[in-house]
Amino acid sequence: MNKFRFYFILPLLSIVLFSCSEDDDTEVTPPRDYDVQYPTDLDSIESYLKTHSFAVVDVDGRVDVEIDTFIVGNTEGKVSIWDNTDYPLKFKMVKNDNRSSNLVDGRVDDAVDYKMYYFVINEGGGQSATRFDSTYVSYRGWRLTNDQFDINNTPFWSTFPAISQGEQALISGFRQFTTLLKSAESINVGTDGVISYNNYGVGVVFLPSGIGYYNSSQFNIPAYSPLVFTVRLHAIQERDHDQDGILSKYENGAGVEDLHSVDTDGDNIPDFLDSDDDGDNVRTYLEIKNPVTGKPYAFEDIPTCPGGTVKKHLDATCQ
Ligand SMILES: [Ca+2]
Ligand SMILES: [Ca+2]
Ligand SMILES: [Ca+2]
Repeated sequence: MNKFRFYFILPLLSIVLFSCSEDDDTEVTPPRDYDVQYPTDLDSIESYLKTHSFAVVDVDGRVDVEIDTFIVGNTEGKVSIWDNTDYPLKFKMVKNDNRSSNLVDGRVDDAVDYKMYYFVINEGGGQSATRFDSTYVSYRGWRLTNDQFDINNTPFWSTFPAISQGEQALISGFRQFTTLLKSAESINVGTDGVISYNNYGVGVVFLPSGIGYYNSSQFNIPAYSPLVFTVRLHAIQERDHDQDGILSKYENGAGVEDLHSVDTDGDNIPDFLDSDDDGDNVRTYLEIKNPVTGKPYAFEDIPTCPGGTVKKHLDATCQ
C-alpha cells in the first residue's frame, strides 16, 4: 500500500501550454519580477479597453466578437469596451496559480493580485466548474495589437492538474475565467452526427502576462504579452483526482480556494492528491466506507471519530 502511487503518475505541471504552441517555444528571456511587469500590463489592457469597441457575432454557429478600434471623442456612436452597458465590463482579482510541482510548496513565487477584466456574452444554462474540475472548452486568442495568435473551434478537455498524460493544460488566467461561466444547458447530436451545444457559457477575458505565458515566448506571442480570449464552456466533469471517493472540490478544508494548500497530515502532498489524507496508514477510501452498504458515505454523511470535530478520514485518532 503506497500512498504515493497516484501522486507520481500525475505529470508535474510546470508550464501551461496550448496545443499549437508547445513546439514553438523558441526563446526564454530571464524573468522580470512579477510586480514590476504587472503595472505595465494593466495599463496596456485598460488602454485597450478604452480604445476599442466590439460587436457580438456568429461565426459558423459559434459566438465570438469582432473588435473595432474606437477613437476617444468619436462621432460614430461607437461605445468602448470600457463603457459598454449591453455587456458590462467586470473584473475579478485573482492569483497566479502556476506551479513548479503539485506538492504543497510547489507554488510559483508571485504575490501580485491580478485584476482580470472580462465580460460575459452568455452565462450558460448548465453547471459551473471549480478550477479543479475538467472543462470542455473552445477559444480564440489575440494580442492587444489585435493579432490573432490561436484559434481552436473544436472543444477539448482540460483538467488542472492534468489527470492523464497528454491532456492539454490551460494558462492560469484562462482556467480561472472558465469558473465564471456555465456549461451548455443541453447537448444535441443531429442525424448528421454534428454535435450542437445549446445555451453554453461564452465570454471574453483580458489577461495580464503574469497569468498568461509571462516570459515564455510562444508562436505569435512575444514574452510579456497580455492576452485576450473568447472562451466557450461547452461541458464540465467533476473530478476526484486521487480517486479516494471524495470529489476534489470537497477536499478544500475550511472552504479555501487553493486545494494545493490543504495538507492535513503535513507530508507536502495536498489532500486532493493524497490517498491517505490524515497519514494514519489507512487509505481514505477505506475510512469513508459505510460498513452497512460497503459503499462510500455521501460526503456530508462521513462521520467524525468519537468525540471528534472533523470527518474521520481527516482525523488520525481513529480509522
Ligand atoms: Ca479525492
Ligand atoms: Ca498530505
Ligand atoms: Ca487515513
